[in-house]
Amino acid sequence: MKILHTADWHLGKRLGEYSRLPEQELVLEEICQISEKEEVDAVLIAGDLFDTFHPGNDAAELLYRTVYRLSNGGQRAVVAIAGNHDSPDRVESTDLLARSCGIIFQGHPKNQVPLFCTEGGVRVLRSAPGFLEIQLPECSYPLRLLSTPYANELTLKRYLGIKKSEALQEVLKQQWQELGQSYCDDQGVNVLMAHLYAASPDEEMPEEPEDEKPVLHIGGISAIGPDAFPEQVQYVALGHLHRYHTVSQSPCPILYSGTPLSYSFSEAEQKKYVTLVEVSPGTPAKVVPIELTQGQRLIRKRFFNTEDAIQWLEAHPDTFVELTLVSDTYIDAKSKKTLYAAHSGIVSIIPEIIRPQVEANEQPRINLQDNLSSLFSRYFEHKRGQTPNDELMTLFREVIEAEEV
Ligand SMILES: [Mn+2]
Repeated sequence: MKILHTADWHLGKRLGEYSRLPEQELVLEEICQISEKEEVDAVLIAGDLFDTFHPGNDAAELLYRTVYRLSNGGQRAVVAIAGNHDSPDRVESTDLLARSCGIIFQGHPKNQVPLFCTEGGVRVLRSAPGFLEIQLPECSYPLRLLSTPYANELTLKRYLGIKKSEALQEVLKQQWQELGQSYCDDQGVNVLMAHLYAASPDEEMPEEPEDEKPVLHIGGISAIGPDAFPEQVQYVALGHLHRYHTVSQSPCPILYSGTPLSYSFSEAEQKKYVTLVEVSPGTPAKVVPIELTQGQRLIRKRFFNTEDAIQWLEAHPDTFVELTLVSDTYIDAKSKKTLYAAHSGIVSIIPEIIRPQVEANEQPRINLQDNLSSLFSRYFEHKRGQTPNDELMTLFREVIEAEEV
């Protein structure tokens, strides 16, 4: 059985003022081509399908068009779960129609998929909350899938009966162990898919985009450890962290496929992949990352003058750039305009001001008896290399006066 694992499409995501939709279209086309070339039997999409709870029509259309193509006329199972960026209800809203194509959308952790069969021969044989057994047309044995969409603390309490004192890790572990024992044996392929934060106990917290941080601590725990996954499972397909990486090889390969595009500058140097998993009943899964080539590169660059920056920008079109400009003054409007004119993908220009070296014996002395306004002005000048303007000083005085009342 061949399974393609992908995640974190974040359809509709923007980078600053730029839409990434044209690139998302290209990279999803690439994923479709890989599925066709590799003749995969099932596609797993591990959450964060959309970037927001209320995606635009263009993003929605891209999702449905893509999963429809992946389903290959009902001959390939496509299972997608909700991530923390998705509205669970929105994800499930098209489930009824999607099922007739062999596409299963799971928004809530404990929803149960009804038994059905597509004309192409994808058949759901058994199901339970958080579990599916699917017969695929080209395989003589079934795929068992334990799946856990992202859920916030409130939802988890409702669906899984979590009480404050119980750690999420324990509750999920227990649920997975029960499903593993009840439904998974070596007569089929057993896989777990989830959207959450998992890490080896000795692993450092990864650098992740700001908007992904809160979920690292769902339920007040730091991370799901590899030992939470049941021994019957042969592969764990994770979504949430944007970097492709293996969390652990034990008890089975536990992987994040990562995003198909670099979505933030913290991912600037990363290569992007989908994961091809070849697995048969009772044998270890073989995992092959396939690199994705579509999409623009994100580059962080630092320059000491505008001329060098412009030269580099002109030599690197079709990229997104976060530009740091080191100088001893602020960047004037004219230079800024010239920079933006030189490149169509500047996301931000960060000024880095270096102050002229002050000789030790010239160190200005500060008299703490001075009034607050003049002390503030001196401090501001020290920090920012220029004196505060009138507007700021007026505001400062207002704050001081409000404090005194
Ligand atoms: Mn996520």
